[in-house]
Amino acid sequence: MYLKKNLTHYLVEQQRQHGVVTADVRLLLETVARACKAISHAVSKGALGGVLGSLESENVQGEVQKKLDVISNEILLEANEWGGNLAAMASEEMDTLHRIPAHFPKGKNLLLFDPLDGSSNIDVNVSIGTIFSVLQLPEEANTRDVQEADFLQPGVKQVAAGYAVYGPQTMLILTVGAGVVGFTLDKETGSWVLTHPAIRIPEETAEFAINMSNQRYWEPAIRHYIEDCLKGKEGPLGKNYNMRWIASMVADVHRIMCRGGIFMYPRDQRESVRHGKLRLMYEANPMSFLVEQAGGAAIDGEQRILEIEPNALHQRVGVILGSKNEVQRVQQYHLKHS
Ligand code: P6P
Repeated sequence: MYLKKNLTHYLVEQQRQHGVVTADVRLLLETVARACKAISHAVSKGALGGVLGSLESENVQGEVQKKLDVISNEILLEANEWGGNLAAMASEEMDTLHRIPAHFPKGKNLLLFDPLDGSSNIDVNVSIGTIFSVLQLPEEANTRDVQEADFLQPGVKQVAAGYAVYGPQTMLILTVGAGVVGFTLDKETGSWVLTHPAIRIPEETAEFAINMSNQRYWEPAIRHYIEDCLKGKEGPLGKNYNMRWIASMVADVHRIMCRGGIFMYPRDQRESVRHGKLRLMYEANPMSFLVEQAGGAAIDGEQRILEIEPNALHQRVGVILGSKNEVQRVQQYHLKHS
């Protein structure tokens, strides 16, 4: 056995055997994966590549842009413009949508991404990542210019979603609606090697991830839940919990995909976080699709994230996702303390 199964082999199998992915989406995902290789290379250079530090500019979120944020965004735009399988792209780093230039063929898919999530960790060498989501262009948009409203589809409409995590290994975690698989980048051959053919999240956990410094702002449900976690075995939840918080959603979610846990960035009483901090379209939805496909659950506090009807491209949402039984416990706290 000389050649391990790689991304192309997996996607061709999904296309041929299960029909869950079209040739068009397969090419799109291979192109996104190629862009993630280039981002991984840029990230790994760090100070040697002159890519650390911030720019003077701010993005639509009002966040100071890191050099690598902009570089990663440019890499994804450039890689995906010419292929003919996209009608437009949307990014955390861009105010509005990016239509495919007229001199390239217009495709039937929409790509949304957070090009480099976890930017606050870039300059301190902690794992960061790229998050992406694929939607289909509404039929009626084939004969007109793509509008922002064409992107505003609930997460259940995603045809694919994934993330690349740039850590000790560079990995690509992907779903096309047939479970979740993981690929490890072989930097010697440049191949995405299938190393995790069936990722499942354990239904039970004793590990929560939340930024505890926001405790005074939390809604009662979250406050009571975390209080009960901290009571340990003697408390109502009957187990001793561990805590992790990397402050890089891709890294925190990847840990949960690997060993279970619950990730929480809830709405809180701060004006800027009253709807949540994380973005629905290119963070919460793709991660929720992956988590559910791996047997987990994802809610905004009360409702399933994938069923939220979006009303704005950059809208924020509360995020509670991970091990199914633990997410359901938190949902019970919301019902009890609402
Ligand atoms: P805080 C990174 O900036 C990010 O968008 C997510 O990746 C991460 O989970 C969250 O914000 C961390 O937020 O408030 O803990 O710095």
